[in-house]
Amino acid sequence: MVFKKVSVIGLGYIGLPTAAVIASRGINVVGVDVSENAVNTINQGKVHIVEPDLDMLVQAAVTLGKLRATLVAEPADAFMIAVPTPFKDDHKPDLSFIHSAAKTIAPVLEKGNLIILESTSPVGATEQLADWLQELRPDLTFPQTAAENADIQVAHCPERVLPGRVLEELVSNDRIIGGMTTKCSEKAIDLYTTFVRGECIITNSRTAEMAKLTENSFRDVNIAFANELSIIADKLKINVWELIPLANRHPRVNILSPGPGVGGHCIAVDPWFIVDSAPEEARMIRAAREINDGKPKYVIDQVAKAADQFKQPVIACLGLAFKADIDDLRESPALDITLKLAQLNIGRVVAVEPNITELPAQLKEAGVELLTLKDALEQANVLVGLVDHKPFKALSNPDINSKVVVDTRGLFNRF
Ligand code: SAJ
Repeated sequence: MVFKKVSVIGLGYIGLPTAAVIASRGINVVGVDVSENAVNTINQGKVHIVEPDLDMLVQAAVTLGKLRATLVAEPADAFMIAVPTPFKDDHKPDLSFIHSAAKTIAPVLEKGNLIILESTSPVGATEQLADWLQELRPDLTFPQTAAENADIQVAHCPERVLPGRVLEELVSNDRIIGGMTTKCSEKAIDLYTTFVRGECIITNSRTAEMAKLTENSFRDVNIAFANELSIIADKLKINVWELIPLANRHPRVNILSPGPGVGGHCIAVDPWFIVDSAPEEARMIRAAREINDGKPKYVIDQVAKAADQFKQPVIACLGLAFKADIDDLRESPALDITLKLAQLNIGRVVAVEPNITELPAQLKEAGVELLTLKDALEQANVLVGLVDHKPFKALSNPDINSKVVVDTRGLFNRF
């Protein structure tokens, strides 16, 4: 099938790069978002999110007239849904954004359309999406009832790109193509091969959903192992940063790095979807979530103990982002720890985050100050390594020798 016009619903960290990459292949792309600010920014050829090289790609696509953004959906050959799938307070998946996307596209659907769900989703969400669409458009047929003869094809093709390397991974990663029928998968492959160089592998929608959840749960479990190890090593007075590289010299051992906890919008969320679907069975996956979610509290207690040694403690938190060398502070354990330390009133709390120019309001309100690394090193007596940003890794021993250090990322412990 030839795609003349593709619509991307949700212009966030996944949707906007995907829209821009498809537009760069000469296909007309219309992005739809609920945020007027996002729509206006994109239509000016600018970006509202930070991702290497995305600004140039969006600017080129908008200038060439291949990409534009709107608040209201319009007819297209294919619709790609890339909206958030958070969880609710009880860790149950919140599919309301997918439901809204269904309501957005339903009025403009036409016979022959392809709909792809890219959002990471609990098992069964693609079928649920197709059911919602069927209710909204009883005049059209969908795969759950009409199978290969359906008017509309539906597939789940989960995004798998790593923030910071999105444009590269969008093209080079293999893709899982989970069509509700073989015809759905074949049509989806036609679309993905317009911009993906990796292999496109066909499965059904439920397996595709589970594959994506499995990938992120695998990583969460492995990070939990490293985090648990770091706490055990502290108890036994062993340096975990020496320990892990030693164990990793075994040819079949590859332990990940401990940290202050797991952040971001994926790894700390997706495993809960598996736990919700199989609460009795998903014991290790649940334990991993609990271990990783418990790590910030452990770090805060360590810092409080360190600060207790000083009459007037000045605590410098190095890094606020959820991981190295990005500016994304959302769902960041480093930010959470810094905020809670300030709220504890155990000393003056300063933060160093080379990737931002202004502190988020909640930190300002809590009295945290944003300092340069140089100023923080001059003023602090307690250093808390929270993110392994490059400038922190480049610190030398004399910079930190006189400080009490709580190092969650192995910044100052090189072996
Ligand atoms: N982290 C550690 N130790 C490690 C590795 C990571 O503490 O050894 C922490 C990070 O600091 C961060 C969190 O885990 O707080 C997650 O970071 P990440 O780099 O592991 O992953 P994300 O959330 O940026 O992206 C993940 C990726 N999934 C996998 O690697 C299996 C990406 O490919 C997915 O597309 C993305 O989730 C997503 O959108 O689901």
